[in-house]
This record gives sequence, C-alpha cells and structure tokens, in this order.
Amino acid sequence: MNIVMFGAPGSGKGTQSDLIVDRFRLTHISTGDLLRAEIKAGSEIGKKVEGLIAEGKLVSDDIIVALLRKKVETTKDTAGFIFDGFPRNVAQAEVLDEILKGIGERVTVMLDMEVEEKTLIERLILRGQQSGRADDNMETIKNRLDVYRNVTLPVMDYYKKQGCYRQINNNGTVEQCFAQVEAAIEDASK
Ligand code: B4P
Repeated sequence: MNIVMFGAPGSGKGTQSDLIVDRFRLTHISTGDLLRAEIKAGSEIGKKVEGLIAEGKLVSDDIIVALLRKKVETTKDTAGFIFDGFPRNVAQAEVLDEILKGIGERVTVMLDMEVEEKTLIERLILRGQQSGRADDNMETIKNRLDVYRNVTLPVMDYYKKQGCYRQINNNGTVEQCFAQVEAAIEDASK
C-alpha cells in the first residue's frame, strides 16, 4: 500500500497522514518535514532551501528527489509508504514511479484533499500564529497557492490517467475527513 497525499498548502495532508500512520502502520515521508529537519540541523541543504521555503517557492527537484530516494531505499520491513507533499510536479511524479518500481512497488492510491481557498488561508494563518512557521504568513501563502495552481495541479491528471485518483473533502472536521480517507484506503486495498 503506497499512498500519495495531494492537495493545496494547508489542505490537511500532514494532519491526515498522522492518522493514517496510527490506523494502517505505514511509513510516513513528509518532504516538508525532511526539508525543515535539514534547516534545523544547519546542513548545506538546509542553507540552500531556507530562503526558498520562506518565499513559498518549490525547492529544486535534485535536492528533494535525493532526500526522498534515500529515505525510501533505506526503509526496510514496511507495509508501505505515505508520500506527503511529494510529488509536487509531474517530473517528481515520474521519478516516484521509477523509485517505487525499483523496489517492486507502485502508487496504490492518490488522495486529493479538497478545501475551499478561504478556509485554507484561515487554517495556515492560524498555524503560523501558533507555530511560528516561516512560510505561514499572508504573502508566502499567496505564493504557495500560485505555485500549487501553476505547477502542482497537473499532477492530478497524471494519477487520474493511472486510475488511482480519489477525491477527499476536507472542508469539515478532521474526523469527517479521516472517515473518507479510511474508506478510500480500504477500497483501494481490495
Ligand atoms: P509542506 O510541509 O508539505 O506543507 P503544506 O502543504 O503547507 O501543509 P499540509 O497540507 O500538510 O497541511 P497540514 O496538514 O499541516 O511544504 C512546505 C514547503 O516545503 C513548500 O512550500 C515547499 O517550499 C517545500 N517542499 C515540500 N515538498 C516539496 C517538494 N516535493 N518539492 C519541492 N518543494 C517542496 O494542515 C495545515 C493546518 O490546517 C494545520 O494547522 C492543521 O491543524 C489544520 N487543519 C487540517 N485539517 C483541518 C480540519 N479539518 N479542520 C481544521 N483545521 C485543520
């Protein structure tokens, strides 16, 4: 079982991934978390990506693919992966297929988290106030939404063509969303 969590910034990919881990015992890979860990550690990669993330831009495919590949190839004995925040463009989607093929796997289901834009912005602003995350401010959120529309949205068609696309409505509560997520995963695993 390999799940791609897809959606606009703040659509709940990370929140639902944590619940999926508890219920289905999969390995959670959040590319946003991997990058924030590099920044916190003060690594060369962290120094390269810090400014880009604060501006709401995507980091380069080279950097993100190397981090992801290492994480997948060094994880042993797992029932599968949750890819949270990856792929964010079609080139990354193609690389993910190639990495999974290398370990005899494929994407089982892609969960597209749909949230109204007004709600997305409210949730991200609230998180920014609570956590101090550098990219959760109005100006950066606008940039992140532009990148999502222009660069990330075509990934949806990529998975529709593969027949593994599922839409999830996350305008309600976390629990209402997870009920749909759980049903979609159970359906995909039949
Ligand atoms: P990410 O860390 O992936 O951040 P995100 O898309 O903003 O968040 P997510 O959708 O997970 O929202 P969450 O559950 O937290 O990316 C950050 C940056 O890293 C990117 O801008 C980019 O620069 C870089 N990056 C990452 N991956 C990359 C890649 N593959 N290629 C290039 N660059 C990459 O939810 C948000 C908030 O809403 C939370 O506070 C949560 O509590 C709340 N919430 C969720 N569901 C709710 C609900 N139902 N009701 C009320 N609140 C809810």
